Amino acid sequence: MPTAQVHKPISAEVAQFMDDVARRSPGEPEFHQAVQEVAESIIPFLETQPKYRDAKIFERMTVPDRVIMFRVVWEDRNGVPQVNIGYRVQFNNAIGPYKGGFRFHPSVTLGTLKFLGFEQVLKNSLTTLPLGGGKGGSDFDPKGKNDHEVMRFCQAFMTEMYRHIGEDVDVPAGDIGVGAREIGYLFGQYKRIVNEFTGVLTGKGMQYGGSLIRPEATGYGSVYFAKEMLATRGDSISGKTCLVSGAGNVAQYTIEKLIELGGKPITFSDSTGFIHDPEGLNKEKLQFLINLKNVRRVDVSEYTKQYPRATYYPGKRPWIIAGDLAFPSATQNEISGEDAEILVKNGCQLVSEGANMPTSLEGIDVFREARILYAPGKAANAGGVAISGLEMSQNSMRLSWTRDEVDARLQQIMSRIHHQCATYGQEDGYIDYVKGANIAGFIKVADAMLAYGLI
Ligand code: NDP
Ligand code: 2IT
Repeated sequence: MPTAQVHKPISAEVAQFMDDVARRSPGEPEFHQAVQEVAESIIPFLETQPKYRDAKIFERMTVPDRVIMFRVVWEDRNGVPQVNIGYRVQFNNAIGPYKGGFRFHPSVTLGTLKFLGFEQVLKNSLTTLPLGGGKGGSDFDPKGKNDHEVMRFCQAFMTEMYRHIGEDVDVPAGDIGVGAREIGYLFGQYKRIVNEFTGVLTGKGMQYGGSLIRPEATGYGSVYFAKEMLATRGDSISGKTCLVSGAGNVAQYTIEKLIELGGKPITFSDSTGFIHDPEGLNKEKLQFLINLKNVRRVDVSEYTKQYPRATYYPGKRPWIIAGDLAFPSATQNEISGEDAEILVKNGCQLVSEGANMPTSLEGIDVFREARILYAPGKAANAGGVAISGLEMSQNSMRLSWTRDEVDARLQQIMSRIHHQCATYGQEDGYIDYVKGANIAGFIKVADAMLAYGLI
């Protein structure tokens, strides 16, 4: 299997632009990667749009409005003080309050959160809702901690974070390592300090201001987006073999929706390896997996004890298995150029990114070259933040919509995002969803920034 070429900037202008980005943000390779993917769509587009180019809108969009960094000190179960770093990158609030999740994972650095915040600005613009972009988190690792330790960390983190956020300022949510449990502790501490019950976080429990369908929204949305893409080729999910990576929030609800629509999910993964279940998952198997990851909090290898016909591949990712559709839903850079080549060679027709930036620049080149249906995360996984936006609306109106109502809105939003990508991404009968998502997301933010003058 030949290794994919190393990705090079598509033009001297892009190379120059990336040199400037690298100079301003040394040691942040994930941020550079996210910006380069967008620059390759936007810089050629700016040739036809001098109003944006002359006002240096894109240059401005690659520098966050501000970055907040702080120390978080908490006490573990043995009474030993532990020190972590807390962050909030308030990237751009041109079209609405900063909005984006918190990630708690030992790999988190400022560069990780800048890449995620930058992507979030364009993603939130695509949702059609008035949401700016931000991201935050910590290098805290919830794995192996008991509930008390997680609570103490969340309270210490919010004790500094509270002063930087607010329902009209910046509205965080979950991401890797931040689920319902963490949001509960964070919201409780915010409410205690500020003495206000407001929609300052999304992904809240249903008893205290959450929205129906928010837990499901990212995974469901990624499958709805795949449905829209397949429809452009007169095809559907039904009967398709599906490769899913991850085993967390996004992967679980991706699998659920695939099963519901007649797809056959045959893989899932975590940081230890992946499971291949050639018979496909059903509702009962999915329930077992959810219990494994959310309640017992153990590795996916345990699945084979219950379902011995499945195989566990330690330290590997699912892309070596043949499948029709791929739903990367774990983390960034989980599909290399080589993985992408294997997927295409094995007949994969579609990739819908539930995760943020799961595909390397080399991998994207391979998918484009093969002209498969390829949706970048900022389009395919925007359903999560979109329903967060609807959670904010419901909180402001002090009412809750029904499950069917929110699900219908989610489907409509994913369809609108697809339409925007198709409008700006058409190229000789092929929809380049990367280009479409980048340009459509950019225009709305850029027009707002132009309106504000030089700020
Ligand atoms: P969870 O924490 O619920 O699950 C993350 C999953 O990915 C786990 O299975 C985890 O394995 C695995 N994983 C995490 N880091 C790595 C790594 N470095 N290498 C291999 N596997 C890893 O997070 P979510 O499901 O919420 O998030 C998954 C992806 O989706 C992320 O890219 C996130 O940014 C993106 N996303 C999430 C949204 C949301 O609403 N939650 C919205 C839009 C995008 P393990 O169990 O071993 O830790
Ligand atoms: O990456 C993402 O879009 C999220 N983690 C969800 C953000 C949100 O505010 O719901």
